[in-house]
This record gives sequence, C-alpha cells and structure tokens, in this order.
Amino acid sequence: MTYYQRSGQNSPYHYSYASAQAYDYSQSHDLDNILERLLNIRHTGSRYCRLTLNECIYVANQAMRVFYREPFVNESFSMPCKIVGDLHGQFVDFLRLLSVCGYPPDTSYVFLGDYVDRGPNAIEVLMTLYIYKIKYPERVLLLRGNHECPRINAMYGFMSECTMRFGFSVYTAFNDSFAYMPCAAIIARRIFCCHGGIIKDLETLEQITTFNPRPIHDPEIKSTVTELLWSDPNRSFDGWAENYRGAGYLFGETALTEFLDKFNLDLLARAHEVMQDGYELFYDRKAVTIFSAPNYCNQFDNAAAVMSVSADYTCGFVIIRPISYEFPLTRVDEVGGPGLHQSPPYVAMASENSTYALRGATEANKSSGPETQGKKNEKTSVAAYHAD
Ligand SMILES: [Mn+2]
Repeated sequence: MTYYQRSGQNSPYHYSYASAQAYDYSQSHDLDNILERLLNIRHTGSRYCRLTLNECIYVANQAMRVFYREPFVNESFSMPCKIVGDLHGQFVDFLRLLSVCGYPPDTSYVFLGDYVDRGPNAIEVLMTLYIYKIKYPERVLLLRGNHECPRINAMYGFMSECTMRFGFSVYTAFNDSFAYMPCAAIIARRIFCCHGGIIKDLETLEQITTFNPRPIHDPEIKSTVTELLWSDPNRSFDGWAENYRGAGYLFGETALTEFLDKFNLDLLARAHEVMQDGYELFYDRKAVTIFSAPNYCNQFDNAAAVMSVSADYTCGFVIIRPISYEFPLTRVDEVGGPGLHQSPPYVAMASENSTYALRGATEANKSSGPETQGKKNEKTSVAAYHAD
C-alpha cells in the first residue's frame, strides 16, 4: 500500500512533511545557473544534476504561478511549433531530443504530459521544462498527463525519486504545481492537443474549463479532465467503450470525427501510448499518437518522435532512434578533450547536418545514425488548412 493510499485523504496537502531540510521561502535562485547545470549533463556524462531541495521547491512554486495565470485550455499557442509526447523521466533522452529539435525560445514546444514516473530522472526533466516555462511562457506549453497526479505518481517512481533524493516536500511542491497545469490546447484553431483523448458528450469547449475549476490535485474518475488525460483510441470497433485502464473512454473513428467537426478542428494530437516508431497516424490522419521516450523503460526498443508543425500548416515527424547508453560515442571536434571518453550518446545523435561521428562505429551505424533519414522527410498535410 502506498503512502498516498494510507493517508486516506484526497489532497497532497494531507501528506506529512518528512524532509529533514526546511525550505527557505525568503531565498530566490538564479534560474539561468540551474538551467546551465542541467544542460551541462550533456558534457559530463553524469546521470544526475546536483540540485538542492531549495532550488527544486523554488522552481516548482514559480512554475505553479505561471500555470495559475494560464487558461485551462490554451487557444492562443501559435505555429510553428514542435509537439512532444511522453518523456517519463528519461532525461538523457530528453536532452537528445532538445539537441535535435532545438532549444527554447528558438523552438516553440507543446509538451503533452507524462513527465514523471517510470524513468530515473523525472526531477531533472521537470526542472528543465519548468525553467523554460518560467523564462519563456509564450514559447513553451506544458500540458498535464495522467502521471502528473499524486494518486499515480506515488506508485510509479516519482515519489520514491523525490523522497530518496530530497525529501517529501519536493514531491509535494511538484504535485501542487501539477494541480494548476493546463490540460488541453488548440493550436492555430486546428489541432486539438491533450494527453489522452477527447471528451464524450462535450457541448462547448468552454465546458472543459467550467467543469474543472483549479486546483485539481487528483482528478475525479468520472470527470472531463480524466477523459482528457486517460482516454485511448478504440482499435477493436467504432464507437465509445469503457477504457481497459479503468479511467476515461475508448473512442472510435466516428466519435473522433464528430468531435472534430463539432468544434471545427482538423486533428487530434495526443500521447499516452508507446509507439514502435514514436508516432502513429490513425483514423484517416485525423489523429496522431506521439511518444517521445525512446527505449521506453528499457523494456521496449521503440523510437521516439516529435511532431513538427510548420507555419504553412504542414506536419512532419522527427524520429529519434533508440540507442544503448553504453555505446562509446564522442564528438569529432572534441576528441581527446577532458572526460570525453564518457561522452553520453545523445551528444553524438544530433541532427542530420551535424559533424558528429561515432567513435568505433561501423559504416552501418554511421549511415543509419542521425535520427533516421526516411521517416524524417515524411510529411503529412493536415486536411483543409487553407480553406479559410
Ligand atoms: Mn499517459
């Protein structure tokens, strides 16, 4: 039985604070310095960033204030942008993703949630995302996933990670920030973004906001926010069905088409399911699943994908192939530099145009190296964009 269940309460405020170190509310921190240390992991080969309890709680609190000011359904995010699926604490892979797709604010991002649990470095992932969010709130959109809830992340790794590294107060501070996270976005009035899926029996988009006053620490099982965070496409038959996950629904193609038509939308972009190639277009290209944690849990050999939406309403996919962390890789221009024999692989897996080479790699490795040629160029036009 988890700590959360034992507490018998429905809010993380009822947790007891087990941390030995107290948070100093008077202290503020240099976000650029923290970000530099986080990104520096690219060069050190370390798996963890040296952070303090005070820094974590400060960043979580600052991010919560930004979420608080944002609408629950963000309709003002514009193109071009990149849409990212589940990250699940795989910080090394997240750094690879940033090095391939670009860093905020030069690249705008919509993240579809599930930042924590399963993987080892959810704190680093959250700290990086939150600092970008605080610095560039218009360029980075963080949507909530079903793991950004204490009922779930008490069981799947995030609580252990926080309590073992810092103490319970860090866990509580992050969950307090999740309670204010927006849950959906509409990009360019065409693409509906959320973690899981669409809502059954929704009459107006405003209802998503009015039905769900924030803060929402643990969404009710039967609620529109749970449907956004938990639902999946229905692959067995067309129509609505109970979700085997126990929350949300399964929705078929007709259900999706009705939803999109009703609100004059073209595409549903969602995450929530591991995909072998990192993404899947389905329902006649009216929906896409994006999953951005390669080698998920070290149990899959899946690739990660990021969907890029360009200013001319064209969508493409960047595929990031899974790699073994132990594979010896290094940068051409830094061979022989200090500590570079430990250079982690994401450094060498940059974009097509990079001058990186794999030390000791075979020709086969080199040719299939940088984030796949074939899939990268695949483009899909989202229907009828130029109609108006
Ligand atoms: Mn999920």
